[in-house]
Amino acid sequence: MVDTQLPLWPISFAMGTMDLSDFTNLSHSFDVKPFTAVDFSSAPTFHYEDHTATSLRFDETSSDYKYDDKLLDYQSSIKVEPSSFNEAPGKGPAHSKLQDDSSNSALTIECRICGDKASGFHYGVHACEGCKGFFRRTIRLKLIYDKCDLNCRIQKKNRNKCQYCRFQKCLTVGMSHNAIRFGRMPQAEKEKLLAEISSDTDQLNAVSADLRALAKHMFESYIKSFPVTKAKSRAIMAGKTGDNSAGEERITFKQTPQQEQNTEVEIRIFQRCQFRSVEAVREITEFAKSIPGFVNLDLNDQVTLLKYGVHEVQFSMLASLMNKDGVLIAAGQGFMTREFLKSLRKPFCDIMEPKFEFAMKFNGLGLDDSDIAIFIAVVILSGDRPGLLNVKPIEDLQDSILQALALQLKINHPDTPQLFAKLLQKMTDLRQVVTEHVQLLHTIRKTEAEMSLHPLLQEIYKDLY
Ligand code: RO0
Repeated sequence: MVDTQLPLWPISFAMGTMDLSDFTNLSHSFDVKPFTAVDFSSAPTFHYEDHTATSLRFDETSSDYKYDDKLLDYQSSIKVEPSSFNEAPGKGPAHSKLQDDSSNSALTIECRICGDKASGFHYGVHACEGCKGFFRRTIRLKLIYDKCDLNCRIQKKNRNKCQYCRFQKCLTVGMSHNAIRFGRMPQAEKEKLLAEISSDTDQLNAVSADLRALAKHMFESYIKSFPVTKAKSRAIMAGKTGDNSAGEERITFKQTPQQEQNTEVEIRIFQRCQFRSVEAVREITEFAKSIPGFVNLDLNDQVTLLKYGVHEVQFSMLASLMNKDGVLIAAGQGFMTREFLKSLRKPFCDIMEPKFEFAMKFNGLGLDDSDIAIFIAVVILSGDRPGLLNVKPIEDLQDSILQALALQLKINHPDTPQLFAKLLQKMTDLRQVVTEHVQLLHTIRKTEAEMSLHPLLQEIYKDLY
C-alpha cells in the first residue's frame, strides 16, 4: 500500500535561481537572545528585483526539485528514532503521563513487559494481567506473529500494537514456556482463548494494519522533511522557561553589513519571516511528494494543491512553535514574545495575533508530531481547491488518509473522544487565518512600497483568494 519508490516530482518552483543559502546564513547573522524579544537591529533586508522567471511552473528540463545540503544537515542534528511510530519523538503528552504513572510506582510492582501494574508473578516474571494472558494465548495456541524488526518499545498504552515485539519482549524479560501446561486443552478453554484473541486483534485486522502503515509512513516522511518538530520545540520551551537565569546569555553571530542596519525593525522581521516561509514551502513540497499517490496526480493539480495548501500547513505547524507568550524563531535559538510583536507599528502588529489565537485553540487538542503529520497530509489533499482539474483521485487519496487519521487519533488519544471531529473543525479556522493573512499582505504591499515580496510567495499569493 505504501509506495516507497516514489518518483521524483518534475516540477520546479524555479528555486534553482534562488540562493537560499543566503537565508541560512541570515539566521546566523542575528543577535539571538534566548527567550527575550530578539534584537533585530542588525538584521539585513532583501530585494528581489533581479528575478524574472519566477513561476510555479512545470519545468520539463529540470527533472527534480533540488534541495540544498543544509536541509540534510539540520536533520542529523535532531535526535529521532523513526524505527517505530510508537516511539515518536513527538509524544509529549504520552511521556508526561508515563512519568506521572511511574512517580507513584514506589509501592506497586511494574509489569516487566509493558510497565503497567503487575498483578503477580506469572511464568517466571512480574507481569500484568494483559501480558500474562497474551503470553499464555501465544504459547497455548502456538501463534506466530508477523515479523517485525523495529524492536518496538512496549508500553501499557501501545502494547497491543505490535504483537511480534511484545512476544519478543516477553521472552527477553524471561517469561518461560516451561511454566505452561502443554497438555490437551479442553475445548471450552480453547474457545475462550480464541475469543480473547479476536478481541485483541480486532483493531489489527487487515484494513487497519494498512492504515497504521500509512500513518507510520507519513510520520517518517514528516521527520525527514521538517527539521523542526513539535517535540523539539516543546523540549526547547520547557527547558528554557524552567531556567530563566540563562536568559542573560547572548549567542553572538557574525556582524551584518553596515548599509543594512538602518532598515526598520518591522521590515526586517517581515523579510525574515518571508525567508523562513520560502524554506517551509520547500519542506512542505518534499513532504507532499512523499504522500502515496501524490506524484501520480495531474501535475497542474499538484501545483494547485501546494499553492493553496502550503499556508494552511505552515500556520498549523507554526502553532507547534508557539505558546501563549510567544513563538520560537531561528530553529529554536530564539524566542519572540507576543507582546513584542503586538508592539510593532501598524499594520505589522496585526499579523501575528490571529496566528496566536488559532495556535492556542489548535494546541489545546494536544496533538503530537505523529498526529500532525497525517493532519497536514489531509490538508494538502483538499479536493475543493479552486481550479483543480481532476478532483476524484484527490478525494480518494484524502479518504484513505482521513481513515488513517481517525484510527491514529483513536489509538494515540484513547481518552479524548471525538478528537477526529474536533480536528476537522480546525480546518475551517485555518482557512480563515490564511484568508486574513492574504488580505493583510495585500494592505502591506500597497502601503509599504519599498518592500519586496519573495517571487515564490508572489506566485502563491497571485490569484489565491
Ligand atoms: C511567521 C512565520 C509568519 C511568523 C512564518 C514564522 C507570520 N508567517 C513567525 C510565516 C514562516 C515565524 C508573520 O514569527 N514559518 O517564526 C509574517 C509574522 C513571528 C511558519 C515557516 C518562526 C510576517 C510577522 C511555520 C516555518 C510578519 O511577515 C513553519 O511580519 C510575512 C514551520 C512582521 C514549518 C514551523 C515546520 O514549516 C515548524 C515546522 C514547514
